Amino acid sequence: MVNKAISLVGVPTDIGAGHRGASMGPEALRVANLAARLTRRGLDVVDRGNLQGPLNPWQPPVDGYRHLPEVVAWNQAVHEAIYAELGEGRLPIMLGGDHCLAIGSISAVARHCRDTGKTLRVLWLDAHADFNTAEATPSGNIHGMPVACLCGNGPQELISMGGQVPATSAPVFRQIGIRSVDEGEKRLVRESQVSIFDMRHIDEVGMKRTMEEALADIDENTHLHVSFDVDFLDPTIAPGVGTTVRGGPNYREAQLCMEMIADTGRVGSLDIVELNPAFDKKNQTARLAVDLVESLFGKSTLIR
Ligand SMILES: [Mn+2]
Repeated sequence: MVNKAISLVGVPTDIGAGHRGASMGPEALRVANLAARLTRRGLDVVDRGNLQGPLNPWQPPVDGYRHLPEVVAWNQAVHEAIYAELGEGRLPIMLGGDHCLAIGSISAVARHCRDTGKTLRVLWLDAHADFNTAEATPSGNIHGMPVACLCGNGPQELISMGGQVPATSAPVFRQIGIRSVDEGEKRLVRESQVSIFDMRHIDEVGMKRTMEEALADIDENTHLHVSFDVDFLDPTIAPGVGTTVRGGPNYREAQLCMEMIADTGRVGSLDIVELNPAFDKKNQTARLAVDLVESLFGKSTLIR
């Protein structure tokens, strides 16, 4: 059980995405009662409102990157906000926005861990590895590059965020639910030391054993950051994302994943990203995301 005060930080932009609409994600999560549902769990929740940044100019890539100056501006704002919340001893939940924003949030968490002597572990729940580079990317969309950037492979402005290059390193990541990796990206992933628990692994050993493996070696000094890309979920239950890939975790598997993370008691920060209300049906994906986040903060069917 988490006993820290929670801060919600809205980041209404789709600056790194290939479809417009993730900019509406923070409001959809508010409409789905995220704050009230967490408050009902006995948590102290404050909604800090939304960060601000440049509009999406919707331009083609330049030197392999789309909207790089705007992506930098948004991530700088995210970095400062998340770093400040952590410094106050609070648990920040970033309401994205697309997944490029994890460069700002995780670089801030890594910096906080350096300040406090904590060991960082990142659980990356996603259909994609997000390990692209300017050379490997087919699209130039930076939401496909955050893990590479955080590991020091990307444009200088993004890899130097947080004052240390790289911001963190591949061995801190555990990627879960992966089922779509671009051709050039496959080689980069293979050469890195990112641990990937892909859908085949989940099919073969089940979600329980997968999570036991992903959460192994966590101790009382671990700061666990969860980066929850809503496209992690199977599109039949979560249609409200721009980049659906079939064959993801179903409702029960996703709940078990969140419950097992909650059981560690070590969650220190969270991103909820890529929720795209333009693709959703009556906000069902936002409501599902809120259900799962409740489980991540300790809701379970029975008293355990
Ligand atoms: Mn992602």
